[in-house]
Amino acid sequence: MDKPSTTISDLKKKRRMNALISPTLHEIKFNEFVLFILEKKMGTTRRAFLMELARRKGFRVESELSDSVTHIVAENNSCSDVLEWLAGQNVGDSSRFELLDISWLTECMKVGKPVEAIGKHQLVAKVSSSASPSDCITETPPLATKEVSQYACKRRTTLNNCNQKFTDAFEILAKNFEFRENEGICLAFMRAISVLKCLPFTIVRMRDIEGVPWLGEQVKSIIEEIIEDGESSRVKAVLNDERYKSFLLFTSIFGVGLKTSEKWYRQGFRTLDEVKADKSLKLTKMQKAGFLYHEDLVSCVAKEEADAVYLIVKEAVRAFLPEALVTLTGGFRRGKKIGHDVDFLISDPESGEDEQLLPNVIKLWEKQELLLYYDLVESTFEKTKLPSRKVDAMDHFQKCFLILKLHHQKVDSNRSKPPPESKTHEAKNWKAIRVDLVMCPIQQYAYALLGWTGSRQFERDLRRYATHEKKMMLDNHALYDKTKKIFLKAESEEDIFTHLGLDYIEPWERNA
Ligand code: DCT
Ligand code: MG
Repeated sequence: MDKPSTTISDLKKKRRMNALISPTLHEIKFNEFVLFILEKKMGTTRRAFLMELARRKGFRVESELSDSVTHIVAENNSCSDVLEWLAGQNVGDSSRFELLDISWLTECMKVGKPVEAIGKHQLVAKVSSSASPSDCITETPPLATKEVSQYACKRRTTLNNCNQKFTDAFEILAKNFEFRENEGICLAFMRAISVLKCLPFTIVRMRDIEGVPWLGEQVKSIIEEIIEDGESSRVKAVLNDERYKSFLLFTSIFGVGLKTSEKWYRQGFRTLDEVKADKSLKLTKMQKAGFLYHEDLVSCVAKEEADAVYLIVKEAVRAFLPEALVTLTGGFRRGKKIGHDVDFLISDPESGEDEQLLPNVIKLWEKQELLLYYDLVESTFEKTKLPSRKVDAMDHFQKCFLILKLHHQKVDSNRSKPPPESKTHEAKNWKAIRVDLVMCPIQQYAYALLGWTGSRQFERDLRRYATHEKKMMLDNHALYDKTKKIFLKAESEEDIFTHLGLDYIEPWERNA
């Protein structure tokens, strides 16, 4: 016979528990704490006993995890146990709670008042070497932050950003300073973003970031504010700033940079409709295309779309150079699932250099009515030239910036998901996609691939590292050893890391 689900003794026990849990009236002496005692691994009886005891001593103890709770006390639970439990409670940002071990409460009970919560009372997550990449360790390993390099090329930065709420805030501030052409502060925020992205734990308190490079006073004060209030007042102010809002709109148009945005802003424009309405404005060919395909271009490119573009590019290139290498670079090579464009590096091991390839591909796509816009930039490379000293210098390869017409059907045949239902009969059946094609000689392929894979911050730091730590000069074409006065040959990205004395960093670890 099946056991009845609730026995009489169970009911009696439950009634006893309820009597204990429901707050009996005790005077609250210590208002600064609102405790919640975790039942997990402690059991109902012991929890009820501790709650009653703490209340008798004048502590405010909540039965439920309400908004007012400040401290969570747990027994036999690790920090990750508690955080995992919290994640299932739908309480929003769990970093607002102080997580304490039962030893803290027992000491408080002994002396009849709150004792200071010190290291031994605080719940500390162990760093697990088997942690899966999507796991964020929630407590700073004591030494780890001191080992964070100032160079992004010595850090492994995956797409698993444990500190997105901080990096999102700094992205907005960095952009605002970029709009104000204050490069110094902009770069300071970019460096902070980059270093925060590599931390394998979520910052919950200020001591978590002790010893982390590039976090200056300004950055730290914003982190502190976000920890305490969940948001930054500076970010809020920027988001409401008229100039910021207008620049964000203007620069979202392909072909519009800071100079044009400044001009339009000074002319009194604030929205894109206002700009469009002024027929006297002279737009470049690029900006005209930017306005024409704006809606498509601001909706990010998905990986499935990038894969479909890859097939189109490969087919067109191979029609002229059957042996050519066609490599997807940029964010998608780093494993990103979305991007603002699709970047390709093309090289032909047979011909070495073929200046006719890109013009031929353009002609072919024009004939196929796939080309919505293009700008072909001829190579300016001189063989004797040393690598550029500038960390942000553009390279000299022949390249083409274009907007391609990608038919939905090309994407749909690659994915299992059904395409979105078309709303009208004559609905547009294609999407405009920004594509960059770069043609490089095979001898420079490894350098070009490293340079075009990014991220921008990773590239900047590779060049800075080469210059300052190795007395070498690196760009997208070559690596020059200033001491030996020679160019170093490389057949692969691994060769370049070896020349620089760096551990190899995989593309998906370059999301700095
Ligand atoms: N790059 C660089 N310096 C620049 C511009 C680009 O080193 N000033 C490199 C790094 C990334 C690569 O070229 C492609 O550039 P983007 O397409 O702008 O960047 P992305 O990482 O592909 O990002 P997105 O997903 O936005 O396209
Ligand atoms: Mg890109």
